[in-house]
Amino acid sequence: MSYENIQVRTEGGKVGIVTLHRPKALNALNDALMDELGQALMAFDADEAIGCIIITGSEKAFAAGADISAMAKYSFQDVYKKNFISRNWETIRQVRKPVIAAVSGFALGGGCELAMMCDFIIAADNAKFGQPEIKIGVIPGAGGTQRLPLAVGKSKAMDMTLTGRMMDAQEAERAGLVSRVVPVDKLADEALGAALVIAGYSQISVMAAKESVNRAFESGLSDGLLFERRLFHSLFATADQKEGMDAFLNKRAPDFKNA
Ligand code: CO8
Repeated sequence: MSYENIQVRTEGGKVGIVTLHRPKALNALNDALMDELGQALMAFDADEAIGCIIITGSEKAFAAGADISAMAKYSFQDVYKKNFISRNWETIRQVRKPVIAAVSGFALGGGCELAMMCDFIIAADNAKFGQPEIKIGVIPGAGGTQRLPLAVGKSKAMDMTLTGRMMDAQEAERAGLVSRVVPVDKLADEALGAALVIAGYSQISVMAAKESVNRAFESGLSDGLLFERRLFHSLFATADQKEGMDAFLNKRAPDFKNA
């Protein structure tokens, strides 16, 4: 299978690695990339030899968010009718084998949400996490308002979501968002080492452990995600969403009218 927006390989015959690869847009997550990611994840999940999967990006960016140039054109009608995100953003939730996010550089907006959809996050010391959607007139739409408070608590989640500020790797580790921080040049080896350990165990007990931890973590999440998605959709009816995204694309400060 050949892909245009991701690169896929295996290590040691039992770890599947997906590298997000849209370097010119800091791995901004467009529909084509998310389709490919979903296909690659499902293929690894179905491959009996693979015991663990890693999703990673470049040194500069894991992913700088959903693709603003695509979203800028959408209306409320567009996003509501398509149920924007649920189709190809939720494939990762169907994967039964463990998925590790190996994050270097920016993990912002949908990029931070994608990392949080993984089972755990290993961060490079240059990683920066954030939910800056507020700056472009919307809110997180792929689970950020639900998973971030579960990961870091209400206060930090509110701070991040309302100010749009970034959290560095050290703060993310203290807050419990990431499981380990390593020097950027050691990230790939650290993630691979963890993945090989996991892939060395019984796939059945590994899947059961994952399923069981998720059970504790996810109760009530479906309602929260649907609630969040509908709010996210409704913001595409506002002038401020158009203004925020247009301002970003034209490299100017937004002039929000509260409308
Ligand atoms: N979408 C589209 N293009 C992007 C994005 C993005 N999210 N982020 C960066 N790019 C592009 C830039 O436009 C630029 O393109 P060009 O070279 O053609 O001008 C290129 O990537 C490089 O970016 P910068 O020049 O801005 O690089 P800097 O190093 O100066 O800055 C930043 C890096 C800080 C990461 C900056 O690019 C930035 O702030 N990016 C936007 C971050 C953001 O707002 N993310 C949230 C997006 S909204 C979102 O994710 C909602 C999720 C909802 C659920 C998902 C639904 C599908």
